[in-house]
Amino acid sequence: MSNKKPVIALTPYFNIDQDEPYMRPAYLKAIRAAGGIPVILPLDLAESDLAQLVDTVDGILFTGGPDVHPFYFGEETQIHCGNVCLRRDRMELALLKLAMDEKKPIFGICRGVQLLNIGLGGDIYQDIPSQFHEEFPIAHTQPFAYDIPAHKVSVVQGTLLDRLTHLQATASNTSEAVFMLNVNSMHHQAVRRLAPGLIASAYALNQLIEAIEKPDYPTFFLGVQWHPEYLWENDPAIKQVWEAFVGAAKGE
Ligand SMILES: [Mn+2]
Repeated sequence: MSNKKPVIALTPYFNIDQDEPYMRPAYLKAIRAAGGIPVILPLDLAESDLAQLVDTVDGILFTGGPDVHPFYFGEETQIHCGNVCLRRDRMELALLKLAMDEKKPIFGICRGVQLLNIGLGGDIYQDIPSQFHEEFPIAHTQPFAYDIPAHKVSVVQGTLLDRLTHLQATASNTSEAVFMLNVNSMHHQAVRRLAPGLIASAYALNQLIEAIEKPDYPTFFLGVQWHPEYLWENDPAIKQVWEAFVGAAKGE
């Protein structure tokens, strides 16, 4: 096996007002710590150029960011939908197809999990507070720092996420039938109808989907609604997810 580190391509954040791409360092740090080399992708590439880039990298991380335009999942814009970045929508939906054609390991975070589901034909709640009614509204937009978990998710047994996280935490969870992860939460949208071929692998306690995966995907395909780039340093189960993604990119 090659000693080369796997290269992980990240989709860029984009400041619409200033017309500037940017990146949150926590993603880069998490990839480096898991043994990968992060590179930030440009927007506005011709699809053939994007295909060439996809060919040269070992894994793709779909990062957080603004709302995906509702037309991409066949809806009008709901009154509480947030701002969108059409340049990211176009680039990321094209990137998803190319990455899947090449069977590249794929990891989606926050906007990323929504993008994966929309790209494969599912849809989302455009705004949880106004569309998802519950007795005890969980704070999916947490009032404190990103490295502090805000709510729990139950992990579905037998899933990739379960295999990755459960072993790491058995010491403190041996008696629990359902394994829980403590996660942070910075989203006002969420996966609603799953795309064909996808399954939910974690739920918030109010049954909102918090993680998805594609069981028939040959390498690695996982999307999480929380922000693991702020949690891995204190949670070995979350760290294991990063290492599995980067490991898959290395061909392990
Ligand atoms: Mn949440």
